[in-house]
Amino acid sequence: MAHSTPLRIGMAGYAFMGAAHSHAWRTAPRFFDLPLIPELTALAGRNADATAAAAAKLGWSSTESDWRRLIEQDDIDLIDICTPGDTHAEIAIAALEAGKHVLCEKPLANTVEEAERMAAAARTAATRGVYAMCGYSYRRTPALALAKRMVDGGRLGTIRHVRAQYLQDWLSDENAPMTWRLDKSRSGSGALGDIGAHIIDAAQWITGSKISGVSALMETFVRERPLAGDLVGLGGHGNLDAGSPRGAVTVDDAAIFTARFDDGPVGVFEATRYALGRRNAMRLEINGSEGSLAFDFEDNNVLSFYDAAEGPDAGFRRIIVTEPEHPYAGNWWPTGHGLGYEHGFTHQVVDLVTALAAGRQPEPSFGDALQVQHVLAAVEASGGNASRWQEIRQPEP
Ligand code: SOE
Repeated sequence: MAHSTPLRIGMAGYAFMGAAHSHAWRTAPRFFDLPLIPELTALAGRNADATAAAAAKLGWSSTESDWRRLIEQDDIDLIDICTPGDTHAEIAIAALEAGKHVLCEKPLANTVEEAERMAAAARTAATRGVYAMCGYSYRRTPALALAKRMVDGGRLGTIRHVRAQYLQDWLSDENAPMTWRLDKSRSGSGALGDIGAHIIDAAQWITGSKISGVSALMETFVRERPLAGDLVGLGGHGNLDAGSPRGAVTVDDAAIFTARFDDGPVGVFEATRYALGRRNAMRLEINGSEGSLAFDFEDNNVLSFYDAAEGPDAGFRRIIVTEPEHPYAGNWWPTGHGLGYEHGFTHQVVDLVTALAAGRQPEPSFGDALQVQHVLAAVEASGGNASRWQEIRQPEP
């Protein structure tokens, strides 16, 4: 059945994440039968010319130079936050108080205190039928959604080990420019919050188990980088030379930690942007009493599965996650014609819009994202204190 009720979107930010979200809002209703049809109503950014250029390229109908104007507009139903972390709390809380649904990029905030205020605002808004969701988009990668389905279905038995890595290499060159992602006041943390947050969320979501304590090691390899005018985005405008003025890197370049989960499993996590040759290797391996699963985003259409019931000759076998029965896959291409990075964002829109139309809380909620924020804070506390074990207090749901 074709639906025509609009969901009018106002989005703040238009860089890498803004482009991914714009594509998702546009594409979702073309491949999925959505109960509400997203309209790309207004895009906000501080630089008027750059915002106008982005709006034209990404398909937005109008622009604003201040996100507050989005919130004042009656013809906007949902605020999508794609700006750096230091702005998330203010925008999200104002939007929720004004009765607008919110989709907020991860990590939820730069501090636990901000995340707590956001989760409280979301709880209050939900009592009025206004909902907030955090953009842990990898949950919507079909292979990871299938991994969750298999774990939930008992295919792995009792979970014992989680091995999670998120490896990138875009900072390996010490003359790669300073970006907002390297400035703690804007990003909250470095590799830890930017990419470590994804594997924390994915590991907890798939196992259905929360991290209850951590012991961490953190390192910043390059402490100053060339400035490139306004702090640029991921990778920036190419490398500057060694003689350019330099700014201080105030975040971790690598974060490694061991973890206990609340009902038994133990975990090893590693996040770095210095793993040369690993461009976006978001990897997860889970070992249970009956089998194991392994995933690497660099081969994102594949989930590897070891089933101990298959006997002594069982090896890991590759499931190509493109069958119509697999999560999300049936709405796309014929079997074997795989999906990419952008599809996670499109599926995120599908799940969000479906939940909103049904009047139910979309996941991950701000409460779920607050819990991830507690893990990030515990890793930082332990990493800054000779790897001392840090217990994690679970926030109220
Ligand atoms: C940059 O490191 C980044 O874009 C993250 O911010 C995203 O969340 C991740 O999906 C890819 O890497």
